[in-house]
Amino acid sequence: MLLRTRSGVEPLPSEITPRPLYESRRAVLRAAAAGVAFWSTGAAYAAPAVRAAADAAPAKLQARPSSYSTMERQTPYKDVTGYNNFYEFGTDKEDPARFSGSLHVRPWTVSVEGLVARPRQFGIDELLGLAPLEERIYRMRCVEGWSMVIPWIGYPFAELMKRVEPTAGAKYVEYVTLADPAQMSGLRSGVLAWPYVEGLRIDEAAHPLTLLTLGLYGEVLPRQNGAPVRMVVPWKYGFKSGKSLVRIRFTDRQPVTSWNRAAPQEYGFYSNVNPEVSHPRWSQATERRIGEDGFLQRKRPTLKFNGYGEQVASLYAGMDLHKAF
Ligand SMILES: Nc1nc2c(c(=O)[nH]1)N[C@H]1C(S)=C(S)[C@@H](COP(=O)(O)O)O[C@H]1N2
Ligand SMILES: [Mo]
Repeated sequence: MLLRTRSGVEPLPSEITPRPLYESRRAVLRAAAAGVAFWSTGAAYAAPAVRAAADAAPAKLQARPSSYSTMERQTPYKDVTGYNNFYEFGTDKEDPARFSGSLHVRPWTVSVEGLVARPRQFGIDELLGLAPLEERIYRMRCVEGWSMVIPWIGYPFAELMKRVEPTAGAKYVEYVTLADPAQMSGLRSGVLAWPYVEGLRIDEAAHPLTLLTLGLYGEVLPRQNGAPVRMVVPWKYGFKSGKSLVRIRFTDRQPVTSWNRAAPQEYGFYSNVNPEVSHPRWSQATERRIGEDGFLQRKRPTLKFNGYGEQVASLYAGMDLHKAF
């Protein structure tokens, strides 16, 4: 059993990542001087107040614990926010943290379109308040062979689906990242066809593990992690977890996704984590847990569906996962 409830369990002091400087007294005073609440209190969950000190410090998010969280040791904050794939800002792991400061995350609108009874746009504050925020500590596995454990904050994507009411004909959902060359230096590179597009079958999208994600480590999403809103699909390789979403479209056709389009023989539409199905150029049987690297660090075995098989295997009953990789 890989999922256990966190209720009543506190992290060991050794597991708590030191908070960076953003909680400094100066930041609080700056926010207070600007007349905005630095910390939303009272409600079980609350949208952060808009900060006048434009994005100087991340806003806190309150979230309730979730029984879907793993109790594994969390990857240090500095690795979660310093070792990223977000090709819109460059292909080196350090590029997103270095270059994503140019991304304007407010105002932000996500357009929900296609085969839904109620197509509409959602502003970011509305998304923050749409449903109770949960902390979901998920294992994440990149197709490149590394993994992390990240305390995300969000709510099931199904909550958004309820608001727009997909029609009977909706079989897939496609989600699209912002592609603005003025804000994203990596778009100069032709490494992918922009915008970055990913997608899920509708039952995958509606699965309770699929998280519409607005924060991590108790605060709003840092830009390098896909601010202000992204998808997180923990049983699939990380590239299915599209960042900085601007458009969500329900459709009757399997979406043409960026990595599948770029290299169809290497990256399938499903991309479920599967140690039994090798990438054409490397095995997927083991992984390196970021933050644990060291001389004596053993590789960890990769688990089918990233360890979430008990929850998701039934979605693929009868399918040949070597063909539908
Ligand atoms: N728009 C966009 N989303 C993206 C990517 C990207 O390059 N662009 N990279 C993906 C990959 S390969 C991974 S492993 C995860 C990494 O998420 P993280 O940096 O928050 O850990 O984001 C995914 N989402
Ligand atoms: Mo990845």
